[in-house]
Amino acid sequence: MDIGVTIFDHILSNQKLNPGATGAFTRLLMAIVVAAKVVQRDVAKAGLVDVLGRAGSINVQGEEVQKLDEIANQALKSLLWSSGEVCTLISEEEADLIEIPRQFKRGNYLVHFDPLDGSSNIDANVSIGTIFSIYRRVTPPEMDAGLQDALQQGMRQVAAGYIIYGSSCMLVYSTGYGVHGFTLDASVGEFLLSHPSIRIPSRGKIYSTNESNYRYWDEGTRNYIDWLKDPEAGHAKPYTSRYIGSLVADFHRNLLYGGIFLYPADLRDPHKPRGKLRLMCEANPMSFICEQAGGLATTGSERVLEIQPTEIHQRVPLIVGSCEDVQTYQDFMARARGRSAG
Ligand code: P6P
Repeated sequence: MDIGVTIFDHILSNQKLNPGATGAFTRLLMAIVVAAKVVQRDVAKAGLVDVLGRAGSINVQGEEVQKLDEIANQALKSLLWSSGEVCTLISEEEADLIEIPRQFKRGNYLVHFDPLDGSSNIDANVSIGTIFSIYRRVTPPEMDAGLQDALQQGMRQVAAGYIIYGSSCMLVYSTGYGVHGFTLDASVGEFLLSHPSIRIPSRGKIYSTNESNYRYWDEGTRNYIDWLKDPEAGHAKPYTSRYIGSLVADFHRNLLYGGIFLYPADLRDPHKPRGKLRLMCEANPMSFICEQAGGLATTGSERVLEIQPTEIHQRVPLIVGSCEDVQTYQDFMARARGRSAG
């Protein structure tokens, strides 16, 4: 029986394209695939908290119930450690670089990840996701990995991807050779190729942003959003607003349908003047994927993938999506800067 192309087949076919490949990268990616299945299993049970117990409580089996974020975080750490292919990990859930316990072999890769992005939505059964971003280490193998390895520009990613836990569980990833989507067939426990070579439409009719921040945005962003909504602007097709409030879900919809997602810098929270989203485990992986699919990703003033990171959890503005939509946004930002420069 032909079940289709599994993600392992797909990763292996990629490996064969690289004569120097040792299988390390394949083992690393497959560890993430297994983690995705573990998280999907637990996320799918989230609706049963009254049966299974809420986080921080003791469940019917008398076990302490962990928050799903903690479960997802631990699943990714454990599986990446046991792959033997990582030299350090950086999780959105943990302040510092995560060391590899002594009993595990160290490898030449490092992974930034957000184990369960959008998890505040889970009680409402809204789609949430896991985001990952993979780099090669830059320090010699005999040294302990450190910030020099962790703080690399997004253009140096060797792979990036996300898992979306929604009406179906999908894994979307790129290793720099296009973007490919796999859907979990729970009956066989395999991610099967369902969206080969994804290309984002050059222009969409969807904009996705939290407009409650409007008054806190810069002039260029406000002008752009006003233009999107202006019936006199002469849009070929009127734009519509769609905002789920879960980055992976908003991004995935735009990747397939076209459109633009905006989380600009806003001055609502003085502690987050550079926007809410994290460069290393949200903006960079999504920007890598979007560019691989033919889209663009900017902060409004620079290409996301060219930012030289200074902190592992630094936040950046993220405007990402269809190339013509993002280009139009950049034009509004340039005009506003021109005006302010006098
Ligand atoms: P806001 C979820 O908390 C998240 O980190 C992203 O998944 C999402 O895009 C964003 O925050 C939503 O933020 O301020 O609109 O609730």
